[in-house]
Amino acid sequence: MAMKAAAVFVVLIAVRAVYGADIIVGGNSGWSQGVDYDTWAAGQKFNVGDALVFNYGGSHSVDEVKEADYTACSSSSVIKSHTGGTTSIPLSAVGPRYFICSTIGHCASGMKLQVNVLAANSTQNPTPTPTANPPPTGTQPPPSPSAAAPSAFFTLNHFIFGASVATLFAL
Ligand SMILES: [Cu+2]
Repeated sequence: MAMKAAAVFVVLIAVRAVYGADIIVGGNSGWSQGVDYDTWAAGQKFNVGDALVFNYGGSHSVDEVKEADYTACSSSSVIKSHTGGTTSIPLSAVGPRYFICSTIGHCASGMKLQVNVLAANSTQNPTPTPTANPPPTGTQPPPSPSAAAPSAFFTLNHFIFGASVATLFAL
């Protein structure tokens, strides 16, 4: 039972590795004013399969925009706008993503985030080591005939010895 639970646990970890991590934007500061998101993002790795989680107050929003609108802090042609206090954005493709807060003045004061999404992180996925696998039982060599040889040889020696002794007595 314990082995089964352990196996399930390993599978869950493997699934976790495949599907990536939830990255809390801004860490404990969340999505708010007064955070340098360039500095924060520089300390993070964004991989396909991860998700950005924005935690924010009611005066903010998460608007995904194109690069030009990110640069200009323009919410005139938003790709998608999110509100509600918690927004999870799956990072499903390689490439840059741009987010701004649409509240007037917030983006201009630094409430803007760009991330560069890299390919799925392969270094975090444990690679099975071929040598760690036990050899399949089918390849076990059959019992060696040489194991029986010593006793047969011993018996033959006895036979020869016995025959020799018998020959000696016969003389
Ligand atoms: Cu805001």
